[in-house]
Amino acid sequence: MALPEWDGELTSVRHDPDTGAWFVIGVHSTRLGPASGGTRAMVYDGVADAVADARRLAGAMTSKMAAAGLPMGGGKSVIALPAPRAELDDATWHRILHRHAANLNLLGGNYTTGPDVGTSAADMDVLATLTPHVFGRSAAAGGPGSSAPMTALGVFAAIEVGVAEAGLDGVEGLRVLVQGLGAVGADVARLAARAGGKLIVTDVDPARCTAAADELGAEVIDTGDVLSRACDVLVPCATGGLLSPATAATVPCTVIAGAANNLLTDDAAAEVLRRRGITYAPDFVANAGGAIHLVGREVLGWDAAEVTARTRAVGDTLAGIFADARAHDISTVAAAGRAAARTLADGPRPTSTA
Ligand code: NAD
Ligand code: PPY
Repeated sequence: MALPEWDGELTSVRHDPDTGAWFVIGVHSTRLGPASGGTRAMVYDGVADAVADARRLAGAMTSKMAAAGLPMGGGKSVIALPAPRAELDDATWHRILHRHAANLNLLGGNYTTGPDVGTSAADMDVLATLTPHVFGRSAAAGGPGSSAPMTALGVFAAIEVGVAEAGLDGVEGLRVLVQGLGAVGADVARLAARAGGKLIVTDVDPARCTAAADELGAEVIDTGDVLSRACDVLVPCATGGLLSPATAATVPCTVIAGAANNLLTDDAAAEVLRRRGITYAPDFVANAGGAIHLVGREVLGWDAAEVTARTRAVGDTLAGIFADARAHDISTVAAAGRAAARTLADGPRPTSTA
């Protein structure tokens, strides 16, 4: 397979003939510390797609760690499954986790994994019996538990700062459209409803929509309407790639702040949003709460209160990025990127562990 050029440090690709799964680990950068980022398990169109996804997600983790001031590098694992996760029997899934753990061990701690789409704290518990290079075990197994609540808290802080940047007077009364009501999206919807937002929701799983309608009085829309339904705040919490230059040119909202990694297909989409006056909270800044939780609890020894305070500070980081973007007439992604680049250029710095 001919691989395109990449600015990362290492890509490991392995195949398991017994299950048909492919395992890709992208180590983008160890400049600030050992690389880290979750394991994404899903079906891909082919191994080239899996490699491209792992590399792009790993690059986003480098920016995320730098922007959040965490002493870690960026990496990501992708497991290209032979069939959707729900269709795999327990024996096959366990074999897959065993192969993944063996690959993690080969990297010897230069990369530590954690949960992502398609994997959970329960899967991290299994991996942790096979390798030490795992964050995000369940609380029952002695870990810090799910990162989703902190990710949601950080996204909500991003929404609040984005709303202020757009000149709106708080979340109360605003139409908040949440795409994806999984672990993060459902929590963000609750926080927005509590702040008085008028919830509009969508998910490919109708049961999740019904639950949000019952609990929060949310209006449910079709998944296909997410880019055409007018709202004040768009909160993408499903998968990436929602906004291309073409869709950014028409999306009818004022603020965009969500959890989905790699929400934009490319930086040109951010420039389109800037020219339209849409306030965009860069994904790798807005969704850093999960990384702050995992690295804070498992590397830096922070307690829950410290993790919460640092996650709320995502709002302060974003306010600085918005101000820089405004002052220099650049997109918020360009402003966040150059802040992360400065941190990376400075290199590792001593970190406080309390
Ligand atoms: P999840 O799998 O629990 O939830 C995703 C939800 O999106 C599911 O309910 C799914 O049915 C829905 N969905 C998928 N495709 C959709 C579509 N086309 N339209 C509408 N709904 C759709 O995942 P999560 O943990 O909530 O993470 C959400 C996003 O945030 C992911 O992109 C993830 O990479 C990112 N993220 C998560 C964390 C974390 O701590 N969990 C941290 C950083 C970033
Ligand atoms: C993410 O935040 O996108 C993740 O992949 C979760 C994560 C964060 C830090 C370490 C391991 C996993």
